Amino acid sequence: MRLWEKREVLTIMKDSNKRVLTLQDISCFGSCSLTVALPIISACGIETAILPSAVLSTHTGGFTDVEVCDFTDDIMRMVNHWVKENISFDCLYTGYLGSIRQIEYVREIKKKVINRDGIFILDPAMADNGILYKGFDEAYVKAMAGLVGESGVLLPNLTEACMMTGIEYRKDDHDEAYVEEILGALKALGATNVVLKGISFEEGKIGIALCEGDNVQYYFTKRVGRGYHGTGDCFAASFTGALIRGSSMYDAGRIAADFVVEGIRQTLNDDNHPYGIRFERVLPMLIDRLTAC
Ligand code: PXL
Repeated sequence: MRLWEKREVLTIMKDSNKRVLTLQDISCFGSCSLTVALPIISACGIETAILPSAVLSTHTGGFTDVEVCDFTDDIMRMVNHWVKENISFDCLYTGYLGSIRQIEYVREIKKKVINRDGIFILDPAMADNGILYKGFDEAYVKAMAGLVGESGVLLPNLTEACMMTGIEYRKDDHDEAYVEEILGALKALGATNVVLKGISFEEGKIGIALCEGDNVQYYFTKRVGRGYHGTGDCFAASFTGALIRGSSMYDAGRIAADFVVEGIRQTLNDDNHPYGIRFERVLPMLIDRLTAC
């Protein structure tokens, strides 16, 4: 059963009619979540429907007194309307969610509007650099860990993976044994395929571990600049677009990593854009990469 599920990921057909539903917040300003997911997945040539988990004036990193409209009570009304209209999707990709109740709704959404052979891409989007984002707590981490078994591909960064598995977070100085211990623990939570982000085996390089079943591959890029908010969202969106368009998991991971690195390069030394990356400038490169495959 599990093996078959793993294979499913590898055999996503090239089919431009595929439709993605992405559930995450709209941070009206800040270059993250839905304001990057929608343009990026669309640029990959994939129809993208959105379900906002909340609307915030900005993201919660580096801004104060953020205004929030929580959509928890509205989500299932939207979904139930789609059921009535016979609307369904080939992929559910979730990012930043507003509450534990929303994590529970994800299971319901999957059952109600995701096609039987559809795929669920889960980005836990709750922590980075060893700390939880504002507003989340241990109970939220536990609830997110409980959702891992539902995913077809899990996209955690190292912090999120450590928090969900209880393994100590190491800022740097990683090695294969450490990474594979984490991947094993994520599998014990029920993960089938994992792209673990933010690992480093040597100074000046940063990368991802791609785990498909028992097969682990690594991909590293030059470490450029500092960390920016929303890079995980840009990674997840370009990964989703590439995978649904028909790339292998490994190729989708490489395309997404290169996209983010180039986005950071385009933002470095730009004092007017400290809150996120200028991904817009790199969309043509992403499209070129995908049309070349
Ligand atoms: O990029 C992740 C993210 C998404 N949405 C909101 C956030 C963050 C990270 O801080 O605050 C609202």
